[in-house]
Amino acid sequence: MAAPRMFKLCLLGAPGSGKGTIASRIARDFKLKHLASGDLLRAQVLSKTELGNSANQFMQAGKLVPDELVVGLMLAELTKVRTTPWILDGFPRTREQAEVLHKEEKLDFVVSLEVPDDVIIDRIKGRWTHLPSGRIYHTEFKPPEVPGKDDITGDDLVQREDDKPESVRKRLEMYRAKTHPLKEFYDVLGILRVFHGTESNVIYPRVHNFLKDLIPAYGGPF
Ligand code: G5P
Ligand code: MG
Repeated sequence: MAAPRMFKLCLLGAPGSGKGTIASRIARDFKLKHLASGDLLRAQVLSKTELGNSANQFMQAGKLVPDELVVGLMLAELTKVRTTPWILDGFPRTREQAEVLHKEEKLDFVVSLEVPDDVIIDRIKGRWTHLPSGRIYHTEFKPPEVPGKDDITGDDLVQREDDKPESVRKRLEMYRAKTHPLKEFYDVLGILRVFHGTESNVIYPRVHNFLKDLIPAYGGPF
């Protein structure tokens, strides 16, 4: 019998639509490696690498980081996980990124989260992040055990620079212009599945059901 193929999933969605929340649940439940481009970029910024220094100005302004920087970073990460099934969160984000990725890796499925903008703007105000790990909290939806502190390390939590309302609005515009059209790219390939909703706790069980039926065909949960 042929060895099961590696499962390769991607999550599309506007800033604040719950990609990080839902991708980490998928990663936990189906044992996929969670690769979030924003978290990887923020780690580069924290470490003050050349890439991080170049990316920082774009991120703070709520703009997309240039394709060549992000593609280089993400393809390098993907070479580290050749034997592990994975889920991408936040990458690809432009047609150019999707085309390069498609040449290198064939995605099995793309899950798109559709959450109304007013819900997103409201929820981002309450987000707190542990920058080194990418763990996310929310004052009401997912409060940390100790206010202002990461559950695992006890480090201080911070509000992301790009979570200021002006920056969030720019990121939403950028999403509509550059990333939303990727739905068509993946729809044409026949691998797109869209989930609408306003609450991650309602959307996730539907995503879970969908994947639970799909993943056994690939030999998982892994
Ligand atoms: P990121 O880091 O990829 P965004 O803008 O795509 O950032 P973001 O903001 O990380 O996306 P998310 O992951 O979709 O949002 O959402 P989340 O963090 O899970 O949820 C948002 C908040 O709501 C959290 O506090 C969560 O707890 C809470 N929440 C979740 N569900 C619910 C709910 O049901 N109810 C309530 N009340 N709360 C909830 O990218 C950052 C920057 O990096 C660069 C860009 O500059 C980008 O702006 N970048 C790239 N640039 C170019 N190309 C790429 N591929 C790039 N990737 C990143
Ligand atoms: Mg995120």
